[in-house]
Amino acid sequence: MKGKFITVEGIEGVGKSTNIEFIHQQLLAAGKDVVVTREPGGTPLGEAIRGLLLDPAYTGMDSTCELQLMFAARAQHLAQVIWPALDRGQWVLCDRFTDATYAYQGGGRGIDTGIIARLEDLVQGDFRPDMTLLLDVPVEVGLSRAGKRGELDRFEQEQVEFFERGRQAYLDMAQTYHGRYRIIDASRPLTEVQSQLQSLISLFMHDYTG
Ligand code: Z5A
Repeated sequence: MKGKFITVEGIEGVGKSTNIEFIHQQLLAAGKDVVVTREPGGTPLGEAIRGLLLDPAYTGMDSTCELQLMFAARAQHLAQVIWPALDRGQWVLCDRFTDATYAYQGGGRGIDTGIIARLEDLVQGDFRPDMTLLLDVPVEVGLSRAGKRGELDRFEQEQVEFFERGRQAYLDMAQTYHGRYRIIDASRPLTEVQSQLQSLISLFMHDYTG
């Protein structure tokens, strides 16, 4: 594929939405044609599935139902948005992707990672992100930042241990896939976080485009 696929990951409230806009501006300034998207969601069907996944009315959702909804939305997202954009040579910047499934459905819910890997292969084949930016903060910092926003969705209602397991799963993936992972200490002031992101994006563009 001609374009590059960058994902931004991290637990609740780490600053993904805030920093994705910053990264987007960096890529635009470097002359890249960029598609910004998110998971679960990114297509009309995916956004409808997102509505089901986040709705606190479905608090008793079975964890394998949740897992399959994540991959159902992802299959549509890949087919309709991500792969066509990359084929056209656009860069795709995605707020969460399959590593969130390993973190939340694997780490958080305790689903066997072998099962997740089988769905990943089914839906994606060997397609993986070119770079994953992991914004990392202690769970209490993320939850306190996110908690200032009002009504809680179905995930936000989870206990702190759920997010601790998710954070640990992300840190483990960063070790395993150190080639594509970059960890950013997102507990630092926003200006410092963004200066680190700027350096990482510049390096990545240099590596790929010289
Ligand atoms: N999920 C899943 O289970 N499995 C999957 O496969 C996928 C997703 C793809 C929705 O995701 C849920 O789906 C998610 C996991 C699950 N639920 N949880 N948790 P989402 O990405 O849409 O939702 P989110 O993680 O809840 O995003 P968020 O809460 O919007 O957080 P954020 O985008 O990372 O943070 P933010 O809105 O940019 O920042 C939060 C606040 O902190 C805001 O007031 C900022 O101004 C402030 N902030 C940001 N950075 C800083 C710094 N550096 N200092 C001080 N304050 C800051």
